Amino acid sequence: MAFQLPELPYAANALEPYISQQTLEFHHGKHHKTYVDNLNRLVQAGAHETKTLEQIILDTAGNAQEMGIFNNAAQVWNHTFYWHCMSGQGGGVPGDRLEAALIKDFGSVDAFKAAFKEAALTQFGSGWAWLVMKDGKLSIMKTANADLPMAHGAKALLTCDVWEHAYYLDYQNRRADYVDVFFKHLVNWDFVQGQFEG
Ligand code: MN3
Repeated sequence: MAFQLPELPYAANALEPYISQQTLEFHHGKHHKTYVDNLNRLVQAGAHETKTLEQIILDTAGNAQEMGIFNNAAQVWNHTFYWHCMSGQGGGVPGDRLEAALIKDFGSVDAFKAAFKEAALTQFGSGWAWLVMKDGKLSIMKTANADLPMAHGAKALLTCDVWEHAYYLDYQNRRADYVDVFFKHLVNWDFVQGQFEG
């Protein structure tokens, strides 16, 4: 049973003008799809063939022999999660319970956003910025390439893809502008609060 490319949770033009239809069509239809196709090819007839995506990620993390499988499986997971972190009706403020937790662990929602943005901008090269729950506390992570919180005992609540393919057509080299727009217009706080409480 092969892995499938999940549908976007909204139309390809739903995030315009902040993320263009062209970016989403390439990012989902080419990049995300390639990770799915590579994963299916790599696990075919092997020890991981019947496992769930999460099992494959956890079983291959940190194993140099299986880095290709890990990278593609993790990128399949990361992109599916990232799509849900955004909405055409995004931005605004987090829900009450999430807001209270952000204030408790970061001091304020603005301090959380500043720390997340710092992680996004200082991730050298390709990777991801994250809000995670680890050891009962909210914290910020940044990961390189395909790496992700579950490989480090943390639960992902929010991510921003900072690979250039996520923003280059719309923002060229201006990663900071993309991250500002992500918080101002795109972040789906309902989804983040759902992960926080789930
Ligand atoms: Mn990407």
